[in-house]
Amino acid sequence: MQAQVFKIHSDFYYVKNFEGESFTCKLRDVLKKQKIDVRVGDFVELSNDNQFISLLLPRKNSINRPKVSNIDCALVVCALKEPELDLIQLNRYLTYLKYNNIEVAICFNKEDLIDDLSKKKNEICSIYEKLGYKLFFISAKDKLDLDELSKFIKNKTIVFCGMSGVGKSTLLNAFNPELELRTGEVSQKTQRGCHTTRHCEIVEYKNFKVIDTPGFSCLKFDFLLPDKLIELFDDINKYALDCKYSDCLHDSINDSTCAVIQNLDKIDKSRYESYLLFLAESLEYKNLISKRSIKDEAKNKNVGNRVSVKISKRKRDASRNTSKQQMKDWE
Ligand SMILES: Nc1nc2c(ncn2[C@@H]2O[C@H](COP(=O)(O)OP(=O)(O)O)[C@@H](O)[C@H]2O)c(=O)[nH]1
Ligand SMILES: [Mg+2]
Ligand SMILES: [Zn+2]
Repeated sequence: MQAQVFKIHSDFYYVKNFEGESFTCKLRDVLKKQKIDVRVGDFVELSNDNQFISLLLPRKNSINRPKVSNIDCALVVCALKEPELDLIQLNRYLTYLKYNNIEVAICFNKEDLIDDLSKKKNEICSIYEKLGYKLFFISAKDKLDLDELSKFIKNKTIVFCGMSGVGKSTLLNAFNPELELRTGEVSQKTQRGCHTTRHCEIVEYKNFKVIDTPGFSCLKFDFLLPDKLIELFDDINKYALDCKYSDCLHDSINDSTCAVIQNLDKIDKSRYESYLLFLAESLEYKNLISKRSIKDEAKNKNVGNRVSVKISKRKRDASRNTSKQQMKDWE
């Protein structure tokens, strides 16, 4: 029988079949030995007695932070005010989800607090609609403009991303008034919201499923190399592709020979700031792995021919440092 994993707690997997029957299972030893990493959202095959997961079925997609699979769509929720709109945090989610090829829609909440809403909408659309995102402007509290969003998430398994206080629980309540999740309450003792999620879990609503997860709060790009990062910023990369330096990070503001810097007036400021911030995180990672690979190289010296392939020189244009050096040599 096939089922979906709804929750994982220590060694126990809480699964539901397509008829909606729940079972608590363990992993078959063979899967454990093969280090098969079964995640919330995974579709699995159960043993005949429904006590074990015997097979992991192919995934549509899967992400690592949080570890969840088979997401139809991520809904990034932001507040337009209270807390102030944080575009860098928004870009952080968008970049991470793009890296994972997850479809994304952005929900700007608390429109009731904005005086000149159409101006605000134009500002936001000029950045994010251009990037191809579906945008929703709503008020979860006043239940304004929810219809389109409600249609959009129908029959989907979605994951909510968004900082605490932006209105995620309020939005779920607006769609499901009978549920009344607790919102906005912060316990004096722990300084955490009362409904703080500590484990990943799929929660079923009337006509959609939400993967409830604590996992998006401390996202850093400490797993990605700079040349991959720039590819996740379409609006910057289109200029970066014309940059004449093969190893340019496009981060030297005063360097008018970099194609990105030449076109900075056409790039949204907060997008470029976000790129610089994530780049710093990505460079930390690059340093870390280059230290590791020096160690590995020392270890692998005896392995023979295979290593020489790895360190063979790539054919490419003169690097930026080389050309800077050449310029210095002329002076
Ligand atoms: N003015 C206004 N306040 C909202 C809206 N949505 C949520 N809030 C308030 O924002 C606070 C945080 O909401 P909550 O749903 O707990 O945020 P969460 O941490 O993202 O789940 C609560 O006091 C809500 O009443 C909205 O559309 N307009
Ligand atoms: Mg909440
Ligand atoms: Zn450049």
